[in-house]
Amino acid sequence: MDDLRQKYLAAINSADDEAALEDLRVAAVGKKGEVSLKMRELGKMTPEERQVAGPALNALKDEINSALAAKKVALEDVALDARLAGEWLDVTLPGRTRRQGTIHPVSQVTEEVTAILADMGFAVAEGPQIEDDWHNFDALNIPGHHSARTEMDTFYMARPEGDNRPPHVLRTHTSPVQIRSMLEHGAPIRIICPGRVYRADYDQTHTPMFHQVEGLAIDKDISMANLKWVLEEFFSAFFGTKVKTRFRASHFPFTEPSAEVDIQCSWEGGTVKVGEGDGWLEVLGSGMVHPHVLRSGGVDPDQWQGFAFGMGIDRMAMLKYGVPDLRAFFDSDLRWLRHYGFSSLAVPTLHGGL
Ligand code: 2NL
Repeated sequence: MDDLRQKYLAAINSADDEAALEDLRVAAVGKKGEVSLKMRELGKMTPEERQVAGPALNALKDEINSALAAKKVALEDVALDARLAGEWLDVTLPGRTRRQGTIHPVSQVTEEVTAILADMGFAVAEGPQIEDDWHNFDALNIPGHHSARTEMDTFYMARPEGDNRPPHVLRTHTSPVQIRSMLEHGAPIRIICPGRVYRADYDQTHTPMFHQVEGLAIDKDISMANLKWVLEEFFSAFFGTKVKTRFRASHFPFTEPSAEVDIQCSWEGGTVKVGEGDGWLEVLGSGMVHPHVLRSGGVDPDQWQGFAFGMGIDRMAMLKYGVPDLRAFFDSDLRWLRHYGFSSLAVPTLHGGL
């Protein structure tokens, strides 16, 4: 037994790794280990011999197990020390920089338009992009047979089989927001409604989703003269230079009379410059709100009157910031976004200049 003790304690002490320790454990106290085999011989001994050898073998087994456990801890300590010496962190290294995103020109122009018109007393109103046909068409005096309602222009939402109610639509303008605002707040009212609108159209100058801002001012004595002042003031603030406007008689179902508005521009070398030259660019539709539309909004046309206008935000962004292709607005091309995008810190304000 003394031989066994010395042999195994020495071997355990000089083991290099956990695998060597495991081999030693199997050889000594495993099922067929030397100590275990000795224990099996206890049966052949006389009771007197067994009384001495039994406790001694058990003590040997305990001693070897303790030595194995102690050596295992010692090896783990050595391994950890080696790892700590090899792996270290240089806290003086520079951090990993993450690229900043940019503000999309459409968002920037929406903020600019809002800043100018809010300063004139217009509040911002928002509403759903999925509308029922009453808010999007009927309330705006657009009859059932009107071309704007045909499948070709409007995205209709699907109804379940057998549900024959008129389908919802993706709003084709932000006018339904103004109807909802009139119904909720009544007159007098001054609001603008910026947001996404949808029409089934896709080519060089049209995308199926685009952005619009509409304005509405209703009071006792609002006239076309107020409309003209607001728009001239707006364009001059937006382009940062005095911009002449031209009102042309037109027709919309929701306004009477109606006018399309052109702004002064020059065409030189294929680039458009606003606020100079003797060319004209159509940018806006407007007019006095039709009595039918006022009534749809719960406003009495015998007591109230006012103007409304609508313009495309994407187009305004192209004109102001010289973006040549409308479709690139919605490609999510990171290089384009870095080039045409704005710093998130450059928040448009009147006092900061637009
Ligand atoms: C265009 C035409 C326009 C309106 C939008 C409007 C809204 C209400 C009542 C009356 Cl609630 N009118 N909006 C009026 C005239 C024209 O937009 O060609 N936009 C680019």
